[in-house]
Amino acid sequence: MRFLTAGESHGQALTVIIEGYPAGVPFDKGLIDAQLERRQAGYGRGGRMRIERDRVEILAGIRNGNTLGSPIGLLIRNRDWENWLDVMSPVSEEIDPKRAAEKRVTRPRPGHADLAGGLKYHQEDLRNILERASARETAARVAAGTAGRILIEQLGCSIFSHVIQIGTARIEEQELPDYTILKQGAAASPVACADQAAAAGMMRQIDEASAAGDTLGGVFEVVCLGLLPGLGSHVHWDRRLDAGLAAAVMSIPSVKGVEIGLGFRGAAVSGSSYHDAIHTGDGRGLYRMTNRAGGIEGGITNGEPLVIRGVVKPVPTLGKPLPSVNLTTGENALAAVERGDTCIVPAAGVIAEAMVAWVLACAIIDKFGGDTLVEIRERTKEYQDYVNQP
Ligand code: EPS
Repeated sequence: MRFLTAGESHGQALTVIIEGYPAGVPFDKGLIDAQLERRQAGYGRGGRMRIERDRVEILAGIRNGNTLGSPIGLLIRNRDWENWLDVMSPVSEEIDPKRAAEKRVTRPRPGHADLAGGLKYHQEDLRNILERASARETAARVAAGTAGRILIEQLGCSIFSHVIQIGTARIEEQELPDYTILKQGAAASPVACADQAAAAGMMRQIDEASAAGDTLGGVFEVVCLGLLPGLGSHVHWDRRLDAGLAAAVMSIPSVKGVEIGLGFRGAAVSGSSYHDAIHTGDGRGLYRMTNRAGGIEGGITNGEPLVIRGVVKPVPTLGKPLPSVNLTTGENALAAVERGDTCIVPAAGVIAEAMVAWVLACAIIDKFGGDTLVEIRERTKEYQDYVNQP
């Protein structure tokens, strides 16, 4: 299974083509719209989110509420397009040269793709880079990832995210948290954080950063419950599921680090305190009392909750810009100031849910094959019976 996206931030629309998705999956546009809406929310978002109200249009691959097995085509229109047509149109006659010149970007923002992309693609107007490097593209990823989510939910899995840290405000951690409380608390919080004291600190820091023309990063966590053991493989580097998940989460703009289970926190722990002892008895089959591995051992799911975190750097578009260079004049200058977000950590969690769900759906199809949901269900049931046997 694979997907591709196309679309510029202030272009007409974002488009997605999903290929290899099984037939017979109940597919409800409302499920994608709900995820798109979550991605747009979160305390710290900027002015653009007041313009957009992301909704998906299904162009192909679904008939009468069910997937056909043919490519799925999705479209998300940019409402802001009407304000940018004379700058962004693919048709030369529609471009207003004066406005296009006003919107030209020549002072790269440190931390954005502006400079590196401009050099790579020989672009003097860095808008030709930032339009696609913009995190606007993640709306398309959420749409594609929700297709993965729909499939894994059909097989009994559930997935959610919550925010661990923004700036220096951080939740109090428990070794084995109650995921129902975390999920509900995150859903009710403007910063997707179940710890109310920490959430208040996060919002205060976002307000302070915003007032100072600055931005903030943080850490989110994605949890997937209900996974069968046996997804992924130990046999090759590119079949290890932890590697695929890390790549998918790292591919989200601004994510600079990924950890599974204890992750970097495991450095200070001895082996006997790190690894999750294996138990049996009481008719429960094989089970663990701890989950420091985060649900993956040897690149394979072990049946425990999958727990993966990402650290997000502060958004590079600053109201109070850093020193840069005007590439047209060659003189020192402050970086370009564009409208932007102060903090996108809660949104990054939603995007990561979509990417993780996609990778897990691919791993399920790799293991169980199947052109149809019925086949996948039969094969997972057969395998589950084998796993559960005493
Ligand atoms: C972004 C800049 C802002 C963000 C955008 C990412 O957009 P604009 O330049 O239109 O104000 O809001 O994110 C989105 C549009 C989105 O949908 O997430 C950037 O430069 O990366």
